[in-house]
Amino acid sequence: KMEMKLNAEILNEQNSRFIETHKPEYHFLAQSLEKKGVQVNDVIKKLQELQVAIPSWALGAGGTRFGRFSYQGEPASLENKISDVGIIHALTNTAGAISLHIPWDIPKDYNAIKELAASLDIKFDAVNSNTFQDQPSMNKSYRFGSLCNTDSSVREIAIQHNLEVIDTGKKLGSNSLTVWLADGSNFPGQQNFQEALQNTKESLKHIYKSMPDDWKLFIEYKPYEPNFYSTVIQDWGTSLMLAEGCGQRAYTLVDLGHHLPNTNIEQIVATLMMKGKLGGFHFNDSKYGDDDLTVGSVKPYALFLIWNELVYGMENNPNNPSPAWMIDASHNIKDPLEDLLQSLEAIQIAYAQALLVDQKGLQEAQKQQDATLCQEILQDAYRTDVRPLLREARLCSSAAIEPIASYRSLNIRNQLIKERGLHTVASGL
Ligand code: AOS
Ligand code: ZN
Ligand code: ZN
Ligand code: ZN
Repeated sequence: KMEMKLNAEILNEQNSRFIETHKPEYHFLAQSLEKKGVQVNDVIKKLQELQVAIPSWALGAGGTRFGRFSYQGEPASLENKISDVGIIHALTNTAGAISLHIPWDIPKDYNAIKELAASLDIKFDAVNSNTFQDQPSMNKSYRFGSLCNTDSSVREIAIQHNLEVIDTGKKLGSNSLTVWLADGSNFPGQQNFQEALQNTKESLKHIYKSMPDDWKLFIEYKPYEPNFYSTVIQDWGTSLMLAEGCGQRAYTLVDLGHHLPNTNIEQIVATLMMKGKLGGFHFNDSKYGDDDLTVGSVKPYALFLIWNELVYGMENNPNNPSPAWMIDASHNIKDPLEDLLQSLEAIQIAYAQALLVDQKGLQEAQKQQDATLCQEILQDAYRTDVRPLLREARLCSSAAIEPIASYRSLNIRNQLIKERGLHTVASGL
């Protein structure tokens, strides 16, 4: 049984090691920001409020098509996964939700799962359907696509699966469904583009109409992989078109890794928010493709520019609901929990920097067509070391001033190994 409880006493003791360094750093930064007109308390409050869902599949080590190196003490059950998120949330106060993948995470005992999550202050975010792997119960295959398939009986299986995912989500208190499709083709001529898109649209409409009235549908796009010639929902425009075809509660989901190199993602964010259609957001980082690396590890300035548009949209587009934030990263070599702590830190840093942007000054400089000043304003915010703000936000939420240092000094991974064993295999990927 899981005994790893991170209570206030343990975290207080941890924080006592860092508080003397933290306090003067925070006060110095807070003072200089106040002088510039920043309401520091507002920034702290916003940082405390931001909650980012952890996907169940990021808690074990991911793999590549060449192999997978498991990580010691990995979660072997849904209970284990939820308690891992509990650890991250206790340390950061930023991970108050988990995103499940069905059928990898079907609960056996719904009440027990709900109680466990509630005891750790964790909500159930969007549920994810899986029509990219055949299931043992199927007598047909997704080899040539799911919602797009030319065979209507395969489409029907995929639709029914999505309805089952909605049912599972309903029982857990989730209120959104994320659909990511592997559908596409590997060779020119293999697929009729129009027919595939038309079938996908009809299938999504069916799923959308079957959702409860208060549910949202998030439609994820991706230009390639696992299909390498074409993907049915290849870009934000296709996703938006499908979302508009479904109805008001269907939205586009942006995953940072799902763009061709150098795509201007911040502009996509701005466009979608203007239309009120940015529903979900998957954070990760990449150098080449859908690399799913730690958030902020490769292109932190791009992340800041994206957050700048997110903050602008949240302040200026009341028609856009607050996006469902999730980290969609998983990799082979780091301790998955340390990796997620780093990702959360990167998200919060970029968010805090974006909150510091002098929006009025920027608008004025834009009006004056002063490109130099526009850049100065953005980079002044970006070049601020905002980490003391994050530490203060965590301290005020009774979380850890230094999450990774505390995770290490509390020997959490070793405790997990003791409880779960060295050679566990996470369910799912
Ligand atoms: C796949 O590339 C997408 O990013 C999905 O959002 C997600 O990673 C997948 O559903 C998990 O296997
Ligand atoms: Zn994703
Ligand atoms: Zn992806
Ligand atoms: Zn990805």
